[in-house]
Amino acid sequence: MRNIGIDDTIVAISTPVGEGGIGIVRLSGPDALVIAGKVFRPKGPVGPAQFPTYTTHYGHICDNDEVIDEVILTVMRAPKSYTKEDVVEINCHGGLVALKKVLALLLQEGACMAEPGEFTKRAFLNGRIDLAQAEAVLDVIKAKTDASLRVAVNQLEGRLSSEVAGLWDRLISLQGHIEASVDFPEDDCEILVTAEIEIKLKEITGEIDRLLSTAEDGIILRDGLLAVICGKPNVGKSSIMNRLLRQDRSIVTDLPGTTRDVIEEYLNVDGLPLRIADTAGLAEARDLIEEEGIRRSHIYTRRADLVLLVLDGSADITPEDESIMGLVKKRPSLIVINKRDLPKKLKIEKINQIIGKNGSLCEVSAQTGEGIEGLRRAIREKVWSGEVVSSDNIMVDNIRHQNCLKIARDRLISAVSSIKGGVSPELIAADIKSGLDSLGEIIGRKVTDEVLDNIFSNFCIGK
Ligand SMILES: Nc1nc2c(ncn2[C@@H]2O[C@H](COP(=O)(O)OP(=O)(O)OP(=O)(O)O)[C@@H](O)[C@H]2O)c(=O)[nH]1
Ligand SMILES: [Mg+2]
Repeated sequence: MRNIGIDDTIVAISTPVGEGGIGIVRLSGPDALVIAGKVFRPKGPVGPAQFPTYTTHYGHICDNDEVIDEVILTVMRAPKSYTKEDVVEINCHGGLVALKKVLALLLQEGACMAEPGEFTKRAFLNGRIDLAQAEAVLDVIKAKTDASLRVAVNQLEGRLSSEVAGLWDRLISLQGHIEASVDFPEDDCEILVTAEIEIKLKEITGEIDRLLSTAEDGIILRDGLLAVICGKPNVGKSSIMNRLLRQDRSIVTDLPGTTRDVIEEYLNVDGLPLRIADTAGLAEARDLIEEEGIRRSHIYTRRADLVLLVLDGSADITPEDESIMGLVKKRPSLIVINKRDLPKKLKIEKINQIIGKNGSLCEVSAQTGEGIEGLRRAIREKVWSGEVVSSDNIMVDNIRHQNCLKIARDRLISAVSSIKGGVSPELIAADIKSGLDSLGEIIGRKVTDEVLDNIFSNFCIGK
């Protein structure tokens, strides 16, 4: 396989595989217009090489005399395009065969197949967006709730980047002072190192801390959490799942052991993205299928960020319930007492004794829907205890950014203690340099090919 260079013109199908109203094949690179011109038969007298930027044109894609598809072709000339290169987008009919034929034709005419995320990578390498913005492109595509989308769009607009770039600029100027004090020690720079620099470093550390304080919620918004519904058979787990989803997703019957495999869905709880999983009831298995289902329930429950443990409020708790409560006691969990439409037999005091004062309880009826809104609220509060997050503010929503910020903060803290300890300016400068490198890695000012490959390999081909 050949290595694609920035001078090559890349091509990919940019719309999802499958049937659709339209499908788009996108070209980007120095020869995009020429290559498109070889296969596009326009209605008018001139072809793509003469088309002005931001214009669309009707015509056909042809393989010699054979018409492959009737299309609309759009030209976006460098540098005002997604990649800052010449870009051509061909809107084909949305069938996979036509799209693949158009793609094959363009490859035959000299374009190279784009790798995952390569259009966005070019936008980064050509300086249209920085690395955090490039990552936000993927977050926008994958956003699961309005709040997740707002955080991603803020990042795409460069709000986090400009904060980080601002800190980077301030830090580099401090580094300049310190290096000057190393190079020209006779110039009284010592005074600046010990006094002002310490204050400035602390200010920058404080701002990094402020960004880091948003990371926990930000990462939840971006990646979502896994909430697992567990409990013994027949307590109403699947009914609760269906109520939360507002659709009949899981099969509900009055027979214990109805759910045999894990059923997973996405759920938006007032902006909080949850992967919610309904599991097989935890009990003595009656056959091999149940045994496997229960094994999977255990795996999911262990992996859960939040366990929703369901009990039947119309019966007293059994040793089975108690052993399940014991299993999840140390996990973040919410006890959901179901069937509150029926006369209550369950003794709440008993549960409180088992789960302790800090356990959270919620009473619902999956049958009537009573208490389900309260359950949604309880889930939200359990995840976002304390202040409610505002996704309108700048948030760190990416573990890579969080790690870089943590390293930068630690290096700056170490620089401050070196100053206090009267350590030589060279060592202080070395700490500041690693802090700078870490901040630079967030926005791509200093980044290895490995990090780039890691980031862009998560993209789809054509983005
Ligand atoms: N009265 C009443 N019945 C309920 C309620 N929730 C569920 N049920 C009934 O309880 C029975 C079991 O419900 P499911 O949702 O299938 O229970 P489950 O916990 O998923 O059961 P398994 O999948 O077998 O482990 C069904 O007959 C439901 O109609 C409720 O709130 N009130
Ligand atoms: Mg079930």
